Amino acid sequence: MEIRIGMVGAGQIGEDHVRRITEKISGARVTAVASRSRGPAERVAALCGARVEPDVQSLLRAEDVDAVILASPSERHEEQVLWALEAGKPVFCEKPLAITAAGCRRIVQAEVACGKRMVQVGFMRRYDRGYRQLKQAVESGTWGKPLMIHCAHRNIAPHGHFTTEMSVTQTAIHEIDVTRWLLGEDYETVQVRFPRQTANADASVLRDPQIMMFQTRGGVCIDLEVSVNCRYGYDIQCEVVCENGVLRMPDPSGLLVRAEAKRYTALETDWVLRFLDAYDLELQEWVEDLQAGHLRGPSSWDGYAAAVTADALLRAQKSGQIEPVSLETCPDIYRSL
Ligand code: ISE
Repeated sequence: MEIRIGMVGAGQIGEDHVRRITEKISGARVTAVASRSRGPAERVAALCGARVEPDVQSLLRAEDVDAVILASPSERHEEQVLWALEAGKPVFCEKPLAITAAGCRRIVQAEVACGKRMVQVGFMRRYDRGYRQLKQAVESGTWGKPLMIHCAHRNIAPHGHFTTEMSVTQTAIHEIDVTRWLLGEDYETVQVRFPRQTANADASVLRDPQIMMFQTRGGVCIDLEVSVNCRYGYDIQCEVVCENGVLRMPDPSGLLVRAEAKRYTALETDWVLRFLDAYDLELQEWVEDLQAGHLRGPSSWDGYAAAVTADALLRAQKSGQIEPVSLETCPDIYRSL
């Protein structure tokens, strides 16, 4: 069964997803596009021979839309996911699921009322080959239990206005999800430390870099360096220290160049290329799961857990203290996964 997709949003990620579905993904096509501005919607729709719908509500009502992808601005996600659930249409929502933990909770409640999983969140790192290898190695137990994880998330420079808080909500949000998934454990506490400020950022709006620390309910300690002005490349690192060995995520492979008395491999400059394969696999598996009638990817509960953890980090940035992460009880529809 071919899945007919309605795309909401015609910015960079919306356009990338439309191209990906049209050129790479099997079993799906985009039939309709809706966006705040008609011009970009028409341009993106033309890439795949889809029509433009005047708004999200009419896109959701369309008979030839089986499922929707939300690549709209973050502050619109909550209401649009809720509309999709009301319309009974599965929805893939780019991160964040909602801009507050309370908003994520409302989505969880609405989905639980549907009686089955309908929502997937775009935490694409779970589809990256390196992270998947790490998870498999941790789960094998071959090197004993995980004790610590060291992570780094470095961006060359922010796009546009960027604040101290956004280092949590836009950047660390990926590690918040992926290390929880790697370990299969929730966090108990978080803390934030500010090292010496880089001269590449104005400290009155952005403290950079930051060290964020997490402790899981099982006692694993995670440290995460977030640097959004590292200048040299887009660099994502993750190392899991186990009882009897250390597992390091491989860097994406690239050509090794020997020239000018140097030996080097180029780095990507942003996440679009670094996680290209992960984005492709994420949508391919979502389409296959829709066909099988059983979603397995990051759930709205995962979106909620990430939002609660992000809120605790925001408190920790201000208080300088260790802050608790308090999740409600996980509903059964998410447990059975
Ligand atoms: C950015 O905000 C993102 O959303 C990307 O997915 C992430 O990889 C990047 O580092 C962030 O800055």
